[in-house]
Amino acid sequence: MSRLIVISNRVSAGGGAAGGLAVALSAGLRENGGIWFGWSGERIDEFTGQINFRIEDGVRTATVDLEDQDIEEYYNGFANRTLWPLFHYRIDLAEYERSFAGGYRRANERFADTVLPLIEPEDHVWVQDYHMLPLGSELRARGVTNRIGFFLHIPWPPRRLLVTLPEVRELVETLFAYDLIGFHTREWLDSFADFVVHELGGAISDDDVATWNGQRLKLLVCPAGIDAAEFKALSESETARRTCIRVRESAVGRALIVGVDRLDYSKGLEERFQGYERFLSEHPEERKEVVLLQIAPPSRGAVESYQQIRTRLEGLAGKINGAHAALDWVPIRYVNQAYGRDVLAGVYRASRIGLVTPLRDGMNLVAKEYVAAQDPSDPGVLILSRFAGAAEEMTEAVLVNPHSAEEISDAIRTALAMPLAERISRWERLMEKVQQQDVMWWLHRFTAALSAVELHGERANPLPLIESDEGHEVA
Ligand code: ADQ
Repeated sequence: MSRLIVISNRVSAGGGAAGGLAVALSAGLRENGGIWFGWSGERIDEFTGQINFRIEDGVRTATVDLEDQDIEEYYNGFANRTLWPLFHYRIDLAEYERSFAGGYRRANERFADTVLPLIEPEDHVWVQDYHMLPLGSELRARGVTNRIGFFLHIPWPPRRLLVTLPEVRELVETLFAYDLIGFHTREWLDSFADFVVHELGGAISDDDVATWNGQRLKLLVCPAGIDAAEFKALSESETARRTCIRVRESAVGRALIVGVDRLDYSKGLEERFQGYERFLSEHPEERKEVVLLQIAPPSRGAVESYQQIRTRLEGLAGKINGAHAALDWVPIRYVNQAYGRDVLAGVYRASRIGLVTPLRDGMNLVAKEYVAAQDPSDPGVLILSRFAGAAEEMTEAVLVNPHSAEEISDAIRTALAMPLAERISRWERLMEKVQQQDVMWWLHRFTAALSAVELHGERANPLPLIESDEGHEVA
């Protein structure tokens, strides 16, 4: 089995706070051996390319510090102020600055230079996410002939939006350096294919192989999952049990609606609050029967649009609470904090409704965590945005258009009135999928596809033939 070289912006092989995907990537590295390479998260006055090696939970990691200008132009700039909004269909928020594009290219060149000596001839390389789109091509330019795969964790936007990016053509062309690209959904894959055909003049075969300029690139739908078994166990842990009791007590018999998201404009938090307010206004009789607990830890605070959404949400929560609160009831409890996974599991389990309404999301793992944490005999109802990648699989959720306050309001009404038998049957079908397509399934689906890609041209050198015991020749 080939070693795996995982390359991502941040490296989080350690236990504890590491999310499910980090756990899966670590498991992949432990299974096959290899290295997880990326940015340390630290600043340095001048880039040196010096690698810090560590062993975290049995995984070998290699990180490199970046200088201020790289962090500003590559991370806060092109990645989070250009690509993130654009790929989430927010061209109104996307900032197109040549210095960002230049810094992004420079940082990717630096990553390629630094990781190059760590790659051995038989290694499989797996690059993660939008921070590193051109990394494969930088590695090829340095002579790497290994199999290289890429996974996109965010949506691939429609080409009519994507063409607003000045450097788009060069950027997409560099992706043909990969052997395989994984997307969470068929929709994102089709969107990419559409760009290849209509903007680059390439072609797509029936088995999802893109060809352009004599190069071939296999495309794969590979939806990310969670560690469902672990999350189920967490939801039955002592911490989760205590959290569940505490949260339910604090709701004093009211139905708890819960939202858990990074504080990000793509998560549709303002629209969610407005939908909830609509529900309060349209159903005065239900008003004091519900409470919304929204947990949203701040992220990317260095970027202005994130500061703005934080201020706007605080204002909106205050306004709704001011308009509707009574002496003994506050409609929205809004908490800006990160919690342990066992605490979150307890919060999910305490609720009657999980409100997951991103305006756009590559997948959305909170929806899956919510399902995995439910009590099988009395499960809560998942209300899920049609525009989350997760909606492609989780069709038994109550699906809504997150832009419509009316639909959110109606969905809350439907979920509150849903009979136990229907809640159980929807949950069972959702849980089956969450358990089947879990995070290890995701890991193995991608790595198996990378191993299976047919190589062409100079890179197709077959392994030397070896004599087997029976005298047959095997590869
Ligand atoms: P994110 O945009 O970060 O991920 P998501 O998939 O929902 O979105 O994952 C968020 C993770 O953070 C979940 O595991 C959740 O439990 C955790 N989290 C959220 N709020 C928290 C809190 N208050 N305390 C502690 N933990 C919290 C990106 C893409 C997604 C895609 C994933 C994986 O944007 O679309 O699903 O990558 O590919």
